[in-house]
Amino acid sequence: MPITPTKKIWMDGTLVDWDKATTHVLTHTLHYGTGAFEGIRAYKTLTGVAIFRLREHMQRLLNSCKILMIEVPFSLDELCEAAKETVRVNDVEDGCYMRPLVYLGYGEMGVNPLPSPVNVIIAVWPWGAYLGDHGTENGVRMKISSWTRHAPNSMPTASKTVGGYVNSGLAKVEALKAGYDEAIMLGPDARVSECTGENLFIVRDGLIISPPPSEAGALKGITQASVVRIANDNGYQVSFEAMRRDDLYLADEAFLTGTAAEVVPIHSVDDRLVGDGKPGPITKLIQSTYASAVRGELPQYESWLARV
Ligand code: PPE
Repeated sequence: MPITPTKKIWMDGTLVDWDKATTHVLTHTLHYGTGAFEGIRAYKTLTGVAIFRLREHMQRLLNSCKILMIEVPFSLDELCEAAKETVRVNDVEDGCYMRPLVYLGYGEMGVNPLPSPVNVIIAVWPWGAYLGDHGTENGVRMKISSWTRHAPNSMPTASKTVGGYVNSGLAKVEALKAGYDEAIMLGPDARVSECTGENLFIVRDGLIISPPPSEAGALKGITQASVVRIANDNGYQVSFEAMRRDDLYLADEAFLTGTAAEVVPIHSVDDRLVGDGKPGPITKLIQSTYASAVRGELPQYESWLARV
């Protein structure tokens, strides 16, 4: 998806013009993939722009770095303040996507990441529906990937590691080339893990089920957690249970969740319709409640919003 430039990018504590926010070609992360990132959204609300679950995202960024043994030279508070400042200076009143990235910079070569300088950037730009407006409304066509999600001893799956997305990229390309919208990845034990950049839920007999992130080798989604709260508030229990591909084929409803994607219904899995192929009632309720919550329309979720 093309990027629409904004004005300034926050780089290591300084706001730099968009076009000048560049780095050396011998940047360590560019060669070896050790680095971590986040995806955050800010939304237009009646009282100005607000960043959704900012602190949780920045905490996950620090956790990702802890796993990778990258020492981030900014505190949680400093990162949150930097994020707000980046939104303020960029005229994104209608909302934006935000990309914080911690990367290892220029100065050292060789696989050992520890000696490299640690750099942090935060960029924002307007980003529309990640899986397309048609998908958000009618559901997306999913394909179970032939690529296996990382084994937990191959790649730390709780860390949003830059290099980890090679696995996602392979699955995404395979799905797109085969004419699908997105891939579902199974772990080394053939259990359902997650999608290339989203978590997954199914609904069966009125019960909402999602794979347990840690055991399934999936990222612990902040949208996933928000959806659990919304479901509970509407009288639905959510259970975290291992699932197989059959469970996907036999689901009454299914949807995926992520910051970029938001809540998107699943129309079919490997050409088997989910339910009757149309977004189901529980999916629609969660999708619309989430859309209202992020826009500050529901007072019970106000604590999720960081005003800039
Ligand atoms: N799994 C993966 C692999 C993943 O990348 C994401 C977010 C999620 C689950 C959902 O996590 P959360 O955003 O906390 O609900 N993917 C980010 C990157 C997307 C991209 O293309 O880049 C995102 O949604 O921002």
